Amino acid sequence: MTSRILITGSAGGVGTLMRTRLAAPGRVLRLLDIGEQPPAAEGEAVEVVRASVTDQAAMDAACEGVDAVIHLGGHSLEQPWAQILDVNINGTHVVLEAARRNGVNRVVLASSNHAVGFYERSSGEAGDYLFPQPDTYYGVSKVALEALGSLYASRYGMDVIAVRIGSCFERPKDARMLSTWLSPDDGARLFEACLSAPSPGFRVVWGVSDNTRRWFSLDEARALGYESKDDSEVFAADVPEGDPDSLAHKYLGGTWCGPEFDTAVKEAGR
Ligand code: 15L
Repeated sequence: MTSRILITGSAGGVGTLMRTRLAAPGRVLRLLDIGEQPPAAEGEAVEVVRASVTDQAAMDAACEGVDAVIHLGGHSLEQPWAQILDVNINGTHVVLEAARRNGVNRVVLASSNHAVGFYERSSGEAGDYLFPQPDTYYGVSKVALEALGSLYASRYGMDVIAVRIGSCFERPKDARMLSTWLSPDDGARLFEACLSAPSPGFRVVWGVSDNTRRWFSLDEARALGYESKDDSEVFAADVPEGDPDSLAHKYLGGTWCGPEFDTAVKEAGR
């Protein structure tokens, strides 16, 4: 039987890395993004939809006939409060609500390390379900995303997994990412585990590779069936050495904990 998976934000950074990796025989990927994206290539089992995650009618239609949703859509960087509220927080509600209305029982949500960005490395390994300590409005939106996921799981019996993604790029770009890196291949392995784990209910898992310098629990992700095969250490010689006195070293969220990311002061001008 063909399965159909809706991926929101499919033209974004993580979405683009996942498009080819989540393709599988007997599976159709419904790729939804507000921006333009490459059309289906010859033999590629995809349906391309251009819509916003804030558009309830469009999302209701996008969830029709779908077996699972991977929600990656929304701002992936810090933004003014109004945009975060509209796109990331309201948008996540729209997506979960569209899934519920269509009887889609499995939703995987892209949360972020910035939901707990002010957690200090000196406090030890960052466990699964670490209490929120967002570092930005963006981080707050990921806490809200997790809360919405929990609500929909508890109230409607949906299986909802929030993945606190570290840094999902082709390769780590700096010393911090040697700890937070999620290789694209591991990302796909983790999403596959989230899609196939039997009746997980609501979970919060770390989305990182089994990096030598990892200080994140992989217990809950492994319990879902995730097995990381990558380690950022192979890139260690390529990135500049980290400064142990820097914010990037002190906090889980790195420089996002610094004044450059103080959006309240920026927006108010004081
Ligand atoms: C995120 O949540 C961002 O979307 C991404 O752009 C990176 O900054 C990543 O976190 C990170 O912390 O490295």
